[in-house]
Amino acid sequence: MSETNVNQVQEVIIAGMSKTVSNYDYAMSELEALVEANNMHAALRIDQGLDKPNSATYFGKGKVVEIKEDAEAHDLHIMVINADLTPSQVRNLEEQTGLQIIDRTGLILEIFGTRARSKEANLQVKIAQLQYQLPRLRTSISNRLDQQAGAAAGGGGGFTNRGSGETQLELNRRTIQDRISHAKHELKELNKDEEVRRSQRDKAGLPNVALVGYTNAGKSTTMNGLVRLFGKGEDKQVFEKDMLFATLDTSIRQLTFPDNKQLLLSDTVGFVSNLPHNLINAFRSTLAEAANADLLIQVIDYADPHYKEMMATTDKTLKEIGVTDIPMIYAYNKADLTEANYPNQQDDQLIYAAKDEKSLQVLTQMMKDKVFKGYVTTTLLIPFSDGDVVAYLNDNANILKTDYVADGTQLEVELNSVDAQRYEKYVVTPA
Ligand SMILES: Nc1nc2c(ncn2[C@@H]2O[C@H](COP(=O)(O)OP(=O)(O)OP(=O)(O)O)[C@@H](O)[C@H]2O)c(=O)[nH]1
Ligand SMILES: [Mg+2]
Repeated sequence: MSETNVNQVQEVIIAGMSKTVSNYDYAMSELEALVEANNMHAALRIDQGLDKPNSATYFGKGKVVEIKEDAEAHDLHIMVINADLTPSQVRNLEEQTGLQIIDRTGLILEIFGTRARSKEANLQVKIAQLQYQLPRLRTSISNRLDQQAGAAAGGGGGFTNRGSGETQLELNRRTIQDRISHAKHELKELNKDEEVRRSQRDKAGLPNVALVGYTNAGKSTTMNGLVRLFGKGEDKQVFEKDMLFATLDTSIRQLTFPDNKQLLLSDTVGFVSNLPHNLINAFRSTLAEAANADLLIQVIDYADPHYKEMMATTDKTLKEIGVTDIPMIYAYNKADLTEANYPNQQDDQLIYAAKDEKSLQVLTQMMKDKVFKGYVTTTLLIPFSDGDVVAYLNDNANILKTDYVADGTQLEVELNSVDAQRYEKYVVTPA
């Protein structure tokens, strides 16, 4: 890799306070993955066992000196901390260590900034970044995010020249506040269209199923597998990749099964522990798809030794965005990388592999059992003069039996509640 390569991986220190979080080692391994997702590499890890962070510098006095020495010895210039620091802690630490400090929220915002592709995602990230920046105007990290927010506003993703401190944008509070309200306004306009589309979808009466879960669990891969089987063509594939936060936008696809039953499946942003609050707020509209779903499929990376922590993170995040009481299927993915047999279903749980067709068929049956519960099987007698109704049902319902009798077409058919009501007048009352 050449010196001038803008994608060069930046060597950094990761640091944390071991007694302030439960499951510290897991938290640090998650931080390491986040660091890598941000095109950095954790060259050195520093831990401190204080009961409580120092209010001025986060780490204790002696530790700060040690950090400075270690950083110089290893020629490292950035430290990523497994916590959210106050703006003054960041400032003090930067002054006393000479390092550039990135806290957990700052790190996640940087990753989201490089991942955002759509206009909506760009605006959402930009709002969260500006809100984060507001109380931190004088620290160097704010300049990093300034540049990012500027890049996001221009529609270009990503940032380069990390830490070179070239363009020092002199934004004052007012300007940032103006930018936030401007971005919020733009987002609201975009969301209006989305709301119209959502209400149209709701009117169509199709059940909504949402894929949720920790980032990189295989939600998009599961979606693509199902779309390949029951969707309308390969062009509808969504982006899947082995990286954190590959998906930031919600995609919705219609699935049509051989029995003509249909549902809408949505794929959305993945979760990670302690997703920054302003990010959750900014992504609320994107996450609305999950909040309005009739069924959630929680996709879990069963091959990851930390999958239980990841499930806890997902549950906690869902609660935070107000998603409670929606039935859930637990889909333990990537079984091909484990010793487990698959597909293996037990009640609402499935061990599977997203690229295995047999697995996807079982998952489909589980979804169908849940969302098509309200269907009734009934016998209709449709006069020949209402041939269009027969045509509609042939296309949109599961017809179990067709008989041509003297008065018309007699169908034994499975109907959803909307159609059952609509065609009530044709129902043949059992003798
Ligand atoms: N071996 C194996 N790999 C899988 C399976 N499912 C997904 N993957 C891989 O896991 C990685 C992440 O998959 P995605 O579908 O992008 O994950 P995601 O949950 O959508 O991730 P985000 O959008 O980042 O939240 C990709 O490299 C997939 O190829 C599986 O069943 N087996
Ligand atoms: Mg995805």
